[in-house]
Amino acid sequence: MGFFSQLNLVDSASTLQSEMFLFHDHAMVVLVGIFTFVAFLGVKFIFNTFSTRAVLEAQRLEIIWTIIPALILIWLALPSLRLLYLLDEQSNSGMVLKAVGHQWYWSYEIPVLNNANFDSYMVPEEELNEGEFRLLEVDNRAVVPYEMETTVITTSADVLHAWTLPSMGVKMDAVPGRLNSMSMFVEKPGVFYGQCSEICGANHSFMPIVVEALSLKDFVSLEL
Ligand SMILES: [Cu+2]
Repeated sequence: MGFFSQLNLVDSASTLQSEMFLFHDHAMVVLVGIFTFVAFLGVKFIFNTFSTRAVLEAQRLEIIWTIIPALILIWLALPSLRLLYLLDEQSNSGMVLKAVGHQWYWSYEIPVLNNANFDSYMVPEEELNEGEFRLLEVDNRAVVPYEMETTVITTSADVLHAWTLPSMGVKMDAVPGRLNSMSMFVEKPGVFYGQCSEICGANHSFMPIVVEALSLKDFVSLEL
């Protein structure tokens, strides 16, 4: 991976992550606008002759500079709330991927695939093939079908972990004794990488997450 591609955010592969990118861009436009305006005022201030220094009150000005920022905040808050509720939406999909965190590996259960149940360990550096990512590859990948709603359920067998897949906009705590669930709609086929995102002990950095998105046809013909 080149230096600059490491600085990039990964591309979105799910509908919700695309929504989050759009919201980021929206917030950025507002932010850059405010910054430009404040910078402009700052420069203006240097050359100010203070001709209005005797003014004691300016009702209309105060109304304007109260209402405009309030409108800008509403302009930020409404799409933010919309996104918040979208992220909370649960599907009724029967396609479930259960991810269980362990010290220090993930194990997966896929009920629709004959109750498949397998562990997913990181591939150590000396066993990597050319082109594979260091500290990111696993021996057994989780699989999901694309263009279909998948319910991800996470839990943990020991301490807190967090199952994270940046390109899907999924980051969910894996809590012992508790099932957390989130919906994800994968839009395209591919291999997607993530890492445990809750400091969970000595090998926290070495329990990556790899999900392979397959077409429904390939998915159902898998033999795990
Ligand atoms: Cu962990």
